[in-house]
Parts: sequence; structure tokens; C-alpha cells
Amino acid sequence: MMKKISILGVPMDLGQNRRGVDMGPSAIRYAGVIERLEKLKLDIDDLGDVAIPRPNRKEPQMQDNLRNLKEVAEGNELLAEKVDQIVSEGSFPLILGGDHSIAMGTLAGVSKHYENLGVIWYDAHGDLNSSETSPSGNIHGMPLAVSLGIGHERLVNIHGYQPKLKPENIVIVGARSLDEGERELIKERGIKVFTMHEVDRMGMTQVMKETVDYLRDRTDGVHLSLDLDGLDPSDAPGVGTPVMGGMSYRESHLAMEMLQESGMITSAEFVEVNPILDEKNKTADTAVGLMGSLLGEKLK
Ligand code: 5AB
Ligand code: MN
Ligand code: MN
Ligand code: MN
Repeated sequence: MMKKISILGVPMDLGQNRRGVDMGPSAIRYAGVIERLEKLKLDIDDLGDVAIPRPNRKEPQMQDNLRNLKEVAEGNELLAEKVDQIVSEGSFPLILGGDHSIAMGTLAGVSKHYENLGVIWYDAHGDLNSSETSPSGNIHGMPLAVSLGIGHERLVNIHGYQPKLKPENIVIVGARSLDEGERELIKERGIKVFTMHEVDRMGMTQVMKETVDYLRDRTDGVHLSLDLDGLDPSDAPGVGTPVMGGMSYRESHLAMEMLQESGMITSAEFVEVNPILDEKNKTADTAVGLMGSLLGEKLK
């Protein structure tokens, strides 16, 4: 049977404060994601976009150092519901962001179906803040912590259960901007992190090999959460929180190819594509190329 991929867009920009990332799903579709994946003998089903609520402009945006808490939570509930359904139907969820706060909803929908869901967090950041540690109040800096059950109860209980992840089932790849509270959490919970320093020293081949080996035995499914700011801003300029010294286009393709070879990825999301900050849709193009490699494009 042909493998079925269900594409779902999440036009969410409320988890941070730069406009435009809600147009990410359109930019990625415009970059040809459907056509590209259809060439791979995959059955592609585009489910359209999740209806993200708009905030009431007359109400304060910030509540307990959490920007747009209500709408971010509601949008993620809708997303979790859809993703849950996709996995129930035996299809592979491919989620297009939108800011990274949507990982809360994706993981809520996916993790229900696994005893030990693993996650590869490909990102310049740890996204391990809570309202207490966050320097910005932006929820896109919190989804990994929330998925561990750390944070506001409205968020940790999305889709009616918690936690979604165990700390030992997480691998962060490419981190180079971690806040103090995030570093403490990483130490305290023993989260595996390949910082950019380690990517440079070990090379991407070794980093991915160790990531796959590490997750293979302990997980029964692995979600890839790829924040385009994990890549260097020269290869992915269209992101809201760029950090210099990131993984290259080539290293990222290699990583995706090795994940494809591993056969272990059971869901994926590509987030933080902001076409307003982009250069001729380069970041969306990059995202589509990476999706191609992840899902089986071969050079020969
Ligand atoms: B992203 C920062 N740690 O919490 C914060 O892009 C940045 O999803 C978060 O990785 C970046 O505001 C969130 C300073
Ligand atoms: Mn990031
Ligand atoms: Mn992120
Ligand atoms: Mn970002």
C-alpha cells in the first residue's frame, strides 16, 4: 500500500510577536510541497489549514507572562484533534507552521498513540521556557517544556492529558541560544542535546547516527519538530528569531536523509517560516527540499 501523508497547515502567529509567520503554510504550498512529494510515490492528502482564532484586540494580550494564552491554547486544541484523527487513520501527519507553539498541539495529537514517543527538536533554541523563566512571554519558546508537563495548566493539559513526552525520549539538535532556565531544565531532567559546538566537532553524520541509535531502543515512534531557525540564517533567512552559526542547507539535507534511512520518523512538522522576512521564498523552498529528503527523495 502507498504510504499516505496528510498535510495540515497551521497559520499561527500568536505564539510570538512578529507578524507574518501565519503565512508560512501558504508559502510552503507555493514552494510546491504537494507536487514535490507526489513524485515520491506517496499518497498526498492536503487537509487545508486549521482555523486559528483571532485575539480580541480590546482585551490585554499578556496574561501571567503568556502572550495570547487563550487563542494559542484554543488553536492547539483544534490542531491536536486533527492530528489525533490523522494518526488514527494510519496516515503520516506532516504539519506546516506557523510559529513553534503549534508543536504543543501536534505532540498532543500524536503522543496519545505511543507509549514512548521520541522527539527530535531541530532548532537553534531549546523551547524549554515557562512563564517563570521566559524573557519574552512568547509561547513559541515554551512548547518542549509544556510537552514535558511544565508550564501553565491550560497549556500542559491540551487534548486532556499530560505529559506528552518523557525527558529521556528527547534529542535537541543544533542548539546555540539557550536561556538560563532552559539550561537548568536540561541538566535537571537529563535531556540529550547536541549543541552547535558538538555538530561542528563531531560532524552531522555522527550526530545523526548517535541520535538514531539513542532513540531506536527507547521509543516506539519519533516525531521530527524542525524549526527553520535551526539552519543558518544565510540558508533560512525567513525566520523571526534568527541565530548566526547554524546548520547548513547541506548538513540539514544529510540529517533528513539519515532519518529517512532510519525508517523511524512517524510524524513531522516544519515551523517558523515567515515569508515577510524571507528572501524570494527561500526559506519555504528550503523547507520543501528538506521534506523531500525526509520522505524519500534520492539522488540516484
Ligand atoms: B523558537 C527565547 N528563548 O523564549 C524566548 O523560534 C527565544 O520556536 C525563543 O525556537 C525562540 O523568547 C522560539 C529568547
Ligand atoms: Mn528556534
Ligand atoms: Mn523553536
Ligand atoms: Mn523562531
